[in-house]
Amino acid sequence: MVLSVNTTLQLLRLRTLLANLSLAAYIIPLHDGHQGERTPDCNARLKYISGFSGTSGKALVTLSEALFWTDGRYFIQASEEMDKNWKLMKEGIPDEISMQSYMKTALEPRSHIGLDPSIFSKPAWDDFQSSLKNGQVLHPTQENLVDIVWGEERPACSKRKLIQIPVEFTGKETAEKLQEIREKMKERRAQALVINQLDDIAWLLNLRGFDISAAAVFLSFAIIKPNDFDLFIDQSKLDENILNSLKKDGGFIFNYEDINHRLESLVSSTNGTIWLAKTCSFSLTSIVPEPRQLIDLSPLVLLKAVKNPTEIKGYKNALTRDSAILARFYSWLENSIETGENVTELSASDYLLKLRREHEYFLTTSFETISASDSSGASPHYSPTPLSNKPITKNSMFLFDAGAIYLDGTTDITRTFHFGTPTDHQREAYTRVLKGQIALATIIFPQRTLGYRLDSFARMHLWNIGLDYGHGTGHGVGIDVHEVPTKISYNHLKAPDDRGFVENMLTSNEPGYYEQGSFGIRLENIVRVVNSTVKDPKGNPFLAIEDMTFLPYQHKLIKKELLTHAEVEYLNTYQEKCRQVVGEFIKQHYPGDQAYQWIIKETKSF
Ligand SMILES: *[C@@H]1O[C@H](CO)[C@@H](O)[C@H](O)[C@H]1NC(C)=O
Ligand SMILES: *[C@@H]1O[C@H](CO)[C@@H](O)[C@H](O)[C@H]1NC(C)=O
Ligand SMILES: *[C@@H]1O[C@H](CO)[C@@H](O)[C@H](O)[C@H]1NC(C)=O
Ligand SMILES: [Mn+2]
Repeated sequence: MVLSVNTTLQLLRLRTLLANLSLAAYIIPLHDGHQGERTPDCNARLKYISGFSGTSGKALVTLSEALFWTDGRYFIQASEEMDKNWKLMKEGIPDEISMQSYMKTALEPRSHIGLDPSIFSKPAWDDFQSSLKNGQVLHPTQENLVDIVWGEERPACSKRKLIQIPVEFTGKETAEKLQEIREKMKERRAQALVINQLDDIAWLLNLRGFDISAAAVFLSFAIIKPNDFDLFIDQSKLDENILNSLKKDGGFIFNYEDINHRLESLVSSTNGTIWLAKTCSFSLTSIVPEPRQLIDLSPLVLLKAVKNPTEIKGYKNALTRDSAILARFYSWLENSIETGENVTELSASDYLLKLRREHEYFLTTSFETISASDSSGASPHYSPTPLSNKPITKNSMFLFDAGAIYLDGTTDITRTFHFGTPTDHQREAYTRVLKGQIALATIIFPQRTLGYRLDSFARMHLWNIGLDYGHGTGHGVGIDVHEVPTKISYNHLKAPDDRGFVENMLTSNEPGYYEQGSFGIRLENIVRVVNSTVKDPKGNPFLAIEDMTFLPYQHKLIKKELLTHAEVEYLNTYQEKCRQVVGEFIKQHYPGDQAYQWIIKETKSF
């Protein structure tokens, strides 16, 4: 159980502001004008006002009600974290009432609905406005009303210094990346490009920051022009070396808050087209006169999704290292459970963090570790808290999904183990999840195939016995562990900017199966898109998947009789790679570690 936060006072103060401004309601999104999945604590307005700490949701506070919308991954968490003041509105269920339809029907005609124009993207704003009825209008507030309520209690934003990533890890200098971006700008006849996605900026500048927990980005905006660029950031985060590099590449540094002002002067001193990333806020976009606006996907999104040879090498190294660390973790865990030590979800995830921190390339975890024993595993996004913490015992089915950001790459690896005797049903479900993962790992597909078209391949073996899972099968991986624009999801609307797979994109391959109140299974590898040997009639190669993560599967959870000959062969080859790649790494870097024996034991051929 999680203790909910009492939000009575916050809501009272917010409603007083609404009444003073003659607003019927206020919309509070999760993001903070950079449209990522997570925000720094200083901008976590939704969490402050509602208590909800997940990565998907939005709220509407009216004079009499406080409503919160989220999707199926978070129904349980939201109902636990929010107090009685809040009403949970479920997205993605058959009789769903969307926020738009709620506003249309529950609010008076001609109502003014407040929102902060500096955090809503222009497309989101237009979508809201066009859904209103009977003279209802959106009303941009000068200041964020939640910030006014928050007042002195609002935490200060991080001041942690940025670090520079050398070209031996990024494979490309900023100057070269700028050149590629400027080519794209020329193609679209854009005189300037405004970007607000934090991983875009970190990628371009070969910098990493620590403003958001379990992420390596920093609060900033950038405007790229034909001969120079402007960076908007808290300047105290930049040391002398970084300042010099930025200047060398043609960078001018401004305070984070100066973005609007600077864009205004750019608009008045020039007369050409200004490309605004479609994630830019309504207020930024509004500065540019409409005939001069080009609102579209940031070109950096597609450039950074295709990894260069140095990055591929870095990701391979990071995934080998992290697989070795996870092998050390699992051999420790198995041994601890065997010898009767008290291991819990939290102590296990702490132990992994300790092992990772020993490595000099480790920067931070890439998301909150999902350490889930038995029924905890049934919530795909569960992460333990002191109140929910469960023991991991000789009878446990244990789902562990953990990722790290290293200097040379980001990881995200999931395995499920049973430390006692699994039931036949658990073994069948595990085997079918594995068969789905193998199906995706061995698929041959045309260039530019959209991710959603691959999703069903990973589900078919579960579907054959009437089972399924409620999340996507794969996401892009980059500085952000969930990198846009590719997504292997059953819902194509979840990846509106997917332009299809090309060589050297990375994706996760992570089917699962969940049984409420009982257990969860997920198996996740990071894989790379490569040319296959199959060619189309014109001689152009179709694509294939190459595994980059080599961590054993658990033999006792696999029902060999459900596997085809080809699947057995795939597994034997995969296990050989586990021994060669990760086993050898352990021998070399952690000589004498029992993890080597663990790998050998877990990779007996079928
Ligand atoms: C736009 O600016 C350029 C140079 O800055 C100038 O040559 C051109 O005449 C201007 N065009 C208009 C329509 O003002
Ligand atoms: C494990 O915890 C139990 C109760 O929570 C306690 O009785 C036992 O002594 C502990 N064992 C060890 C090895 O710490
Ligand atoms: C993959 O195929 C494309 C298109 O034919 C080609 O340009 C590229 O060089 C190939 N990659 C490799 C590693 O051979
Ligand atoms: Mn993942």
